[in-house]
Amino acid sequence: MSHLKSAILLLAVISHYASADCGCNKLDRDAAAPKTTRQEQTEQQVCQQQTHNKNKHYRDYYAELEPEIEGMSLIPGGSLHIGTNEPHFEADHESPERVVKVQDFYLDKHEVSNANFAKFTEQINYKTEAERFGDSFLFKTLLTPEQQTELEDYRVVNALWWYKVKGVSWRKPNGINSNLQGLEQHPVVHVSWRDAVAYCTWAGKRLPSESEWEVACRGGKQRKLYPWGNKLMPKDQHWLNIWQGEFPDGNTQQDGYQFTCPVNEFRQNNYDLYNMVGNVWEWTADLWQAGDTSESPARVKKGGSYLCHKSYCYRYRCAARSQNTEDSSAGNLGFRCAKNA
Ligand SMILES: [Ca+2]
Ligand SMILES: [Ca+2]
Repeated sequence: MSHLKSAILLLAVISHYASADCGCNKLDRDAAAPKTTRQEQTEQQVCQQQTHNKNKHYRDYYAELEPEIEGMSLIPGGSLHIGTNEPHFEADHESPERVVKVQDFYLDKHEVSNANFAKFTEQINYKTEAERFGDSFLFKTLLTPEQQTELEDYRVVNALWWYKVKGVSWRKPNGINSNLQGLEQHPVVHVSWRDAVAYCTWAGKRLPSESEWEVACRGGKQRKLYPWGNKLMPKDQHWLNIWQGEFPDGNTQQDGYQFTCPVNEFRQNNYDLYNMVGNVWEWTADLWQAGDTSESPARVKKGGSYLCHKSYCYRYRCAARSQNTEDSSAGNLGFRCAKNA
């Protein structure tokens, strides 16, 4: 059965039971003997949902009924809002709010980890662009004061906390003397857009479009700042890995992390997605400027990173967006993959 048909069936079942006795009282132990049809199974699970939590989103159960793809969530499509009419960065074109049509699709629950990226590179002997170019961008606090002085001329204009450092790549993410030990479940970084496309293709997947990414980020909610709502810290808890303290010299790490965190650390919405906002920026398939035919056009990235602080980079919102040329890489830029449903 197609996802669309099963979604319609489930919605029909939900609306039927929402307007009538849900039949939950029929769920005696004997009645729970193996059911024969998918529809009966569906009805039973919907009833369980209503019994246990009337406010729980139907998707929590819908997901159980769909063919599972390991590590991916099925994101329901439709005509959905993205963007915002209250932009924080006009130049980023966060506005206007608009309706996009998106098909059902699958999205990785997590950013791609170093462990998974390692399998890919080993299997096809892949070298990333940073490895081929011989350098990548590193954040200043990963350099000693001596190295900072030495590499002064390799800083990024208007973002002097970024240094272009020789020998840095996904294998040495935190400086030329670093390695991946203990970072196996952290997101891969220092990967270009082309590296991301190569990985997703190898995995039988693809990069999400910006619309898909943002629809997934919103988790079925409308017009909210974050995947879970409008409050940055509901229940006084940290829901994402960003920067606390003074930028760029005083990260107090109140969320527990100075740099990246494990990809399965912060669950952020009803679609069971982790670190959509924060941790690392994520490449999307889209061009920043439609029709750009240059050799290395800029591509849209979403979600902000562990370096984002409200004072200068309030981009850990679903509507926020930024860009880099597709051959760029940095220590706070990774990706996750999507797949057609
Ligand atoms: Ca942090
Ligand atoms: Ca992220």
